[in-house]
Amino acid sequence: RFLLQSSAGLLASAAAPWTFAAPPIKPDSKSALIVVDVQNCFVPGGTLPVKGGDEVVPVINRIAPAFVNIVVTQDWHTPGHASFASSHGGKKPFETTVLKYGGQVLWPDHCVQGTEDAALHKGLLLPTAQLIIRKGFNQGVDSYSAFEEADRKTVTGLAGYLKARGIQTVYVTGLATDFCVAWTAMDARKAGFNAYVIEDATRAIDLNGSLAAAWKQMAAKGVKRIQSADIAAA
Ligand code: VGL
Ligand code: ZN
Repeated sequence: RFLLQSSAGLLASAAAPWTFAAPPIKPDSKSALIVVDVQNCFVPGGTLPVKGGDEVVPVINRIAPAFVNIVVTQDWHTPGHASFASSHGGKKPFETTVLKYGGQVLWPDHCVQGTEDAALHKGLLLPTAQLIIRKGFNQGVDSYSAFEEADRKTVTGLAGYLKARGIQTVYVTGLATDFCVAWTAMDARKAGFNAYVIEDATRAIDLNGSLAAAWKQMAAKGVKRIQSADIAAA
């Protein structure tokens, strides 16, 4: 009878209107922060500007000290790259075409190797970042993902690098949410990592509903959506 009463009391208190915040995430040596394509090309003033793209910089700078492992990526195209509309007669930016490996969105010329446009944003403060992965440097193949090129065959080596260092979980930030961030996070899952996207540390291109579609595809692949406030301060 006493037990019954006390469990009824527990039920009553469970129904009380208090909520409990999820405990903050403390990244450890098995976690890596991936900072995707925070480059001049993708911020206002660049060749493929993402709305509010520069706003991710202070957010990334604030959480970076909590991470022991930081990987940066850089979109790094050849002049005349196959992902550029200008390489396809009669095509305009944001139209699509079909390349050997499948459908491809055509972009304005952007992030050409060695140009100031392709440089990392000067406001990024990542002195402890250990690796920069450059991608999209094969003339005929695009690479949104930091793990695998768009032919879905050519790998960048990032999965091997992370595994060799005992990393199990990646936290993806940067530009753009619906392209390089989403593909990187989904390929991280495919390679066997836990993957989080820190939403307020990303901004999207949102082309024909691509942002909503990307969140849906990421959720289906087990990518978790969090906010920078969910990461414990260093
Ligand atoms: C990206 C389009 C073309 C990205 C790169 O970083 O999301 N998007 N190249
Ligand atoms: Zn690109």
